[in-house]
Formats: sequence, C-alpha cells, structure tokens
Amino acid sequence: MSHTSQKVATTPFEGQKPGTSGLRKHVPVFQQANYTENFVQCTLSAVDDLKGSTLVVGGDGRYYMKEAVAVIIRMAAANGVKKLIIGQNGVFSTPALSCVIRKRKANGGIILTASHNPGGPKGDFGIKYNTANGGPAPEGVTNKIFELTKTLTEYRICPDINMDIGQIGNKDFTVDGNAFTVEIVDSVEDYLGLMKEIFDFDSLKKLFSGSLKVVINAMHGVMGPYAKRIFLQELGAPDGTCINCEPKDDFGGHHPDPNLTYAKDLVDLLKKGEHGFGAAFDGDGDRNMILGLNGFFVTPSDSVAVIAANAKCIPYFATGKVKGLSRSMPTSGALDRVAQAEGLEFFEVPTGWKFFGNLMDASRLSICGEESFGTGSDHIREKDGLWAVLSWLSIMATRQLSVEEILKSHWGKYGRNFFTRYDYENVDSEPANKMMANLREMVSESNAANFINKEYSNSGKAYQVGKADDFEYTDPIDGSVSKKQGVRIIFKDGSRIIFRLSGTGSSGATVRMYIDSYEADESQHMKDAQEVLKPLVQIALEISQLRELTGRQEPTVIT
Ligand code: VG1
Ligand code: CO
Repeated sequence: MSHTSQKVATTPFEGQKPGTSGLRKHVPVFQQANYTENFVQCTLSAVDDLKGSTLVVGGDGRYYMKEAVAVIIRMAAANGVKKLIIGQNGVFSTPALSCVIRKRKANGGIILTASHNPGGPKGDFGIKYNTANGGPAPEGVTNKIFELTKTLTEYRICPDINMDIGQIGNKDFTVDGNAFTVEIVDSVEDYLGLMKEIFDFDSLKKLFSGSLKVVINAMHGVMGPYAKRIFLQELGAPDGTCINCEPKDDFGGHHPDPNLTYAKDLVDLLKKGEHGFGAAFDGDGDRNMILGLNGFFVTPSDSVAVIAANAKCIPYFATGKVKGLSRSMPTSGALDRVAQAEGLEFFEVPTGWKFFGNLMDASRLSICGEESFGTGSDHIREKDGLWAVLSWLSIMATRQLSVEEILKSHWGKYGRNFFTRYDYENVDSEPANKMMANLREMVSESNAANFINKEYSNSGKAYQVGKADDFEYTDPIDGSVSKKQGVRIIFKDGSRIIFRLSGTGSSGATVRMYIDSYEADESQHMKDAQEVLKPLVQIALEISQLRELTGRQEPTVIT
C-alpha cells in the first residue's frame, strides 16, 4: 500500500535529556500529546545516514511499549528508514536487541525500556538509542539528541500506517514513493543462536540432569520467554526451574530489580537449602543476581571477577585470549586483581555500559562489569543477565564446585574486596545537589592540601585520606572526556568511599554511596560485609553529612 508522510507542527518539551541509559520518565509524561513523537524525531534526526537505514526496535513489554512501537513504525517510515526489524509483539530483551543489531548489521536500534524501574500506568517508561555496534549511544550522540529536542518545530509521521506486530514475517509499504519494510522476528531466535556459539550446551545439559537444583526468576520482566526457551526447552531443566516467567506490563506491581531487597523472595527461597543455584533478572534482562545454596550472595563486583578468572570454562574464551578487563569506577577492585594476576590490560570507566563499547570495538576489552548487577562481554555491546548465568553454570559444570566454594577459592587466591552500596531513593533534589557540591568542594584541587592525609576513625578503625577527586575519564580510543562522574575518596590502605547521583531515576534524586575495602587475610574472608564495612559507612556518612542534609536516616536499599 502506498502512503504519504506528513509534517506535524510541535513545540519543544523541557528535560528530554537522556541519562545514564536513555530517557526515562513516568508513563503519563510520555503520554502527553507529541512528547514521545518529539523524542523519537530527535533520535531519528541524530542518526547519521538515516535514509535507507535498517533499525531494530523492541522493548521489555512494559506498559505503553506497544503504543511507542506504533509511533516508531509511523515515524521511521516518514523519515526515510528503509527497514525496521521488530521483535514479535514488540518484545526484545536489551541484550537480544544488541545481538540482533550486530548479527543483521543494522544501523542502530531503539530500545523501549526503563530497565529496573517499576512499570504500569503510573510507573516508568524509557526510550534508548543504540548505535551500529549494538551498544548504547555514546554521549556525543545523546547530547546531539538533547540539543535537537530544545529547538524542534515539527516531526514527520505516516499516520495511516497500522500493522499487526504479533505476526512473524515481512510487511512491505511504499512511503513517499520509497520502499519501507517491517520485518517481525522471533524475539529469542538470534540470541539463542549466539548463546549456543558461546557456551557448551551439551555440558550444561548434563549439569541440569544431575543433582543441582536451579531456580531462575524473571521478575515478570522480558526474560520469561528467554529463560523458558533456554533452560526448559534447550537445556532440559525440570518444570519449576523458571519462576515469575510470565511477562506483565507492570511487572506484577514490583520493582523488576534483581537485588537483595526487591528480589528478597528469591533469597528466601534459596535459604530453604533446596537449590544450589538461583538467579534473577531485571525488567529488560541486562542485569542479573547470582545466589548459591542457602542464599549465598555473590556481589556483582565479585561475579565479574570470578567469570574473568575462570574464562577458560567458557568455550568462547577457551580458544581466543581474553583481551582486557574493565569495570565501572564504583565497582569494587576485585576485577583489578584478576587483571593484574593474568597480565591483562585493565580499564576503569564511568558508570554506564556505553563506556565499554569503544574498548570492545578496538579489541582491547573482553569481559566487564558494574556493581549494579551488570556483567557482560564483547559478544554484544550491552550487559547480559542470561550470559552471566550461563557463565556461572559453565564454571560450576567445569570445576564441579558450588557457588560458595568457587567464591572461597577465588578469595583465597586474590584476597577479598568487601563491598556495599547504599541507595537513598527519591531524596529532594536540592539537598542532594548541595551534598554533592560540598563533596566536590572538599576534593577540589584548591582544597586538596586540607583534605589529603586527613585521618578518620570509627569503631577502632582508622583511615587516612590518600587521594580524592571527582572522577574524570578520557576515552582511550576517541579521546572524549567525561567529567564529574562521581566523588571518590581513596584511603591509604586502598579502601574507597564514592558518592554519585543516579542518572536513571525519574523523580527527585537518588544518592548512591559505595564502599569498597580490601582484605588479604584469608581468616577474615567469611565475615559479613556489612559488619566489616560499618566503620567506613559511618565515616562516609560523617564526611558527606548525608543524614543532616537529606534528613534520611536509613537507605532505601542496601546491596
Ligand atoms: C544505574 C547503575 C548503572 C547502570 C545503569 C543502567 O545507573 O548504577 O551502573 O549502568 O543504572 O542499568 P544510575 O545512574 O542510576 O546509577 V539498567 O539495567 O537501567 O539498563
Ligand atoms: Co536493565
């Protein structure tokens, strides 16, 4: 059928600034007339060589996703895109979408998700652009999108294109005389193919036919169909292995965030002692939490270090050498020690997966992670929850050890980094900004003489400031500089206190406080992290005046 595009007059909306991972706002914000259209237009306009391009589109199934997919189809058609590849019913996990962009050599993709943020009519929605390498757009691109949103006067749309996105196959249109095709594909197929190339499915099958009992919790997010297909159908895991695997557009009213607070159900289930392995994913499937028998918790910082140290258990890395390792700045130093021991190049980057992409494209990075339950490798350009789980199961299958035994042997070899993160969600923006400004002042160069060497003590432990700054990163590949990425106070024994504000929230401010401390003495390794880190937590609260300024006595989430 033949269609003609239209130009619709519009006016800019304030605040369409992509954060750590795309634009995230409450659903009613996106539902305002022209709000979604404006942002989609600016995203499309920021794509180089848009005319004749192929883009991949999909999301985590949350409320408002289908409406957004329909808008993107009509606007992509009107903006000269040649082809859209869309997951059936609009569904793609974030890692699967990254995989499809790469596999089908698309020019980029649009992901509809607010990740771990709650969904539903009053929850959050989000739109994120990924580039041709499959990764989140770098700051150069997101800044360009934001600049365009400030001056937009019109958008292009083909209002009469309507199509069923539930039916797999191609649908052809003619728009303004040009061919436009929408291909609806199975949401899991390409991703499953990639997992089969990376892992040894036969040895994983054996693991599932043995005595190990596994439970996988998709938290009613997008991972349900992926988990069922891979664990139940492909690996022969028994029914009951996959829980909360029916996707819901409001995630059942919960935070689809796999941590000790929001996935407490899974922790409690593991504590019963029946399962030797448990894992949970977030709404869009890029995050993961790993648990062992009796709820033994693997911090994400340790998880990436263990995967890196055991990379040879994963066929993908058994043949090719691991090229380099990387973590986000607040992530604990556990990975650094593996890099050092293995003689691998190592990079510390700001928070957000977009900073890993250039290093991977330059073949200098293979395995990386963030303390925020993100783990991944250069097989795609997003973090990948299911990949992390299959990595862990591969290590268990090869080494024939439990989760706890793997961790103990890791700490025995490298020492242990105790780590915790305190989140103070929905704090008033003003005091949060004030607190950050005070901290920035404290660590500024002009004040360094007063701050460096200062001693802090609590509960009989004393720490002396060795270095303090507001983290700044220069990308070694393209030379781009990212400033103000978090205030860090590094003590002389290597312990670190870090403060930053979240860039993924949709209202108020979320303060994140990160504490990292290294312990070489094996006799101390089984201690409780919260106990070990208590003095540093108190010192961090004292230095930042967090309680006094924000009025918050306790954090919302402790990891
Ligand atoms: C958080 C995490 C960060 C992660 C980002 C996106 O950002 O701290 O490590 O990359 O979420 O994760 P912030 O700015 O709120 O601290 V996800 O699963 O939303 O794509
Ligand atoms: Co996510």
